[in-house]
Amino acid sequence: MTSPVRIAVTGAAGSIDYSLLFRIAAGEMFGPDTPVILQLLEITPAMDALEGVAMEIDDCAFPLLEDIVLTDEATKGFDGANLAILVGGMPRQSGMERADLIRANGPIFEGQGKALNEVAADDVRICVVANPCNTNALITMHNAPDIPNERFTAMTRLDENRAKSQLAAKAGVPVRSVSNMGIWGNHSNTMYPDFFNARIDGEPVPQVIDDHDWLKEEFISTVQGRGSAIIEARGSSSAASAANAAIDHARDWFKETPEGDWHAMAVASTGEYGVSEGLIFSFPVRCDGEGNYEVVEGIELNDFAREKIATTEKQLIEEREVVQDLLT
Ligand code: NAX
Repeated sequence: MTSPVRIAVTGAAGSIDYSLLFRIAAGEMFGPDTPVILQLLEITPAMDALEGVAMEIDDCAFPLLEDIVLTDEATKGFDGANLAILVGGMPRQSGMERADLIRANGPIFEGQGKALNEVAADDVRICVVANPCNTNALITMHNAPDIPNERFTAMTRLDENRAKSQLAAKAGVPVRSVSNMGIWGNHSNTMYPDFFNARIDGEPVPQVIDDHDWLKEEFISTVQGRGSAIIEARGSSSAASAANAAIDHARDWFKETPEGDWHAMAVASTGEYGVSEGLIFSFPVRCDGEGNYEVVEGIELNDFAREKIATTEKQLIEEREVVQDLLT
């Protein structure tokens, strides 16, 4: 047994966390030899509901769970945290424009960035799930100047998983046959799922799936619009699949990416592929097993890809302008 990992999770009484917390406590993120301490942050009106979630967690008697902290104070929730998963936020309400949502959630991430800066562990790593997750991560990063920029990520793993599943279904192969599924840009309906460089059983996808019109149109729009399709079908937004992606994101950040493969993570751009520096932008990344990643270099991008990437970059630049006053 190693020493416990302190995992702070926000929005802990919400839908995604109802699927996420139990899996973390069961050891699915850090494996069967690593005990975990859960530090759960909510807003004050949700503390009773959070107590109920904690009672259920207790009732699972998870052998790896060493402690559980429930709080509505960010400095307590993030105290000594090695990993912070920021899920909590205000959901988009009907009639709300994207810019309104960004403005409504911005101050939450300003405050949480400051709290992380003050009390998190020296090795803290941050994954933002709450939407708009790229820009929320940007705000958090700017308000935590003592934490290195490369520790801030936003989750596009659900988009990677969705894209893999669509390609596998079209090709009639199991999902495990699909690799190198990069997602570029914003976790929004402008994201670019790069099928050109994805592979099925090691072969480039356009060689395996010969319906290129489907790849260029239906595949991309299905992945981009999957969140809305789930809301329409289920009456509420993706929760278990988002929790699953958060497990994948954090687990694979601390695991060596298999030779030749990559995963999607939105990370602080340092200008890779000409993307505006400082944006939290989803790239194909590889992880080294020690909690570090690098953006994969040398991926070939044709005109089709470059145009899509420019569109999603433009949207992120516009989002950054909307929250400029929150970026210290
Ligand atoms: P819920 O509304 O069920 O839960 C959100 C929880 O956050 C609530 O319990 C609320 O009280 C809490 N909260 C609000 N402000 C908070 C604060 N300042 N500190 C701590 N907690 C706070 O939403 P849920 O379905 O769990 O979704 C959570 C977020 O994930 C949303 O922003 C949603 O848009 C986003 N998603 C992101 C995805 C991604 O792939 N990146 C996919 C799924 C999901 O849409």
